[in-house]
Amino acid sequence: MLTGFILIQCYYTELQAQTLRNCSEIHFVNPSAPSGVYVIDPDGTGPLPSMDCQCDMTTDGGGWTLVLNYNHLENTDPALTVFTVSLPLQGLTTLGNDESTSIYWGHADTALMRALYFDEVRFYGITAGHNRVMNFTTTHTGTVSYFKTGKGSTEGISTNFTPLASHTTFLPAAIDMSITDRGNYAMTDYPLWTGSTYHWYLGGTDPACKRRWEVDDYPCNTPSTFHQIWVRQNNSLGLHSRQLKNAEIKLSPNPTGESAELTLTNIAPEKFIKTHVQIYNSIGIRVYPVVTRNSGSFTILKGSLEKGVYICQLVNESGTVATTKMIIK
Ligand SMILES: [Ca+2]
Repeated sequence: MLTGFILIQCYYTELQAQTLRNCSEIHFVNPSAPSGVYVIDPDGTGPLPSMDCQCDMTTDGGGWTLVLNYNHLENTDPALTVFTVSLPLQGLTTLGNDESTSIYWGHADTALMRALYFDEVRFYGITAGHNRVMNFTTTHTGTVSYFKTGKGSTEGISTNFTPLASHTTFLPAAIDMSITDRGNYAMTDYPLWTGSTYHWYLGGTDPACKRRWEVDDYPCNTPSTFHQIWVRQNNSLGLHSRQLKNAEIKLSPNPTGESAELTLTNIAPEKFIKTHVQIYNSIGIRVYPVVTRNSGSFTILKGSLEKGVYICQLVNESGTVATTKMIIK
């Protein structure tokens, strides 16, 4: 005799067989995956190749993909590197190193940024010029859009950011100016700027102060600096639609009498809206009990269904998301 609930958790293994798109997907599929270098394919079946990337799986919950990394030695002024089909990795994280001729020197262009499908940005910066540390996250939509397109600006980020524990810089809160439309240099050319006081700037093209390597300062010289920008596809804002296949489905009570509630977790609200329920009997013929959509769940009414075992499928436009048995007593 069956008693109690039957809980079936459906994790589809096919996702693991694919090359994931960014560190957020890797973290989502395997929350215990450590920080390090992973292979990703940012645009899936699109033309971009698979590439190595640096994942931070611990800071603020993890899932961060490195898109800008410059460890710069004092009194040097090497050119920046814009990556189009690869990403910078992380080399040394201390000050006083010249990584300008290595795979650790560069940042992603706007097309690659768009392919990474992120909605959150993290700035990290330190300098030999002072002891303040920049370390904050933001979901400011203007900044996300600016870094993906090179058009627009970061205006509004100064009141829309979350400082992490070590954050001590005046930027971004002190911003009083914004610069627009810097294209592939949106992340390096004053995305954070308090006029003549605190800057985030990398490179040396400014006529008033030719060699700028700035983290929350305006030194007009070239101290050793370390700049990083990371991006994340924030779980709370919804992972890519493929991640729907990791949805967890639960039917209760099960066995059920007159009605049962089908609930889902690991699914963003905007993804849930695109799903519906299909029910089949034990010989594979579709049946049509009354199914009502609630906020985050479905209610299934037994109606005229006879006793027996049924299959509940949650489906969307790309196919079956999750499946569970339903037993009607
Ligand atoms: Ca691809």
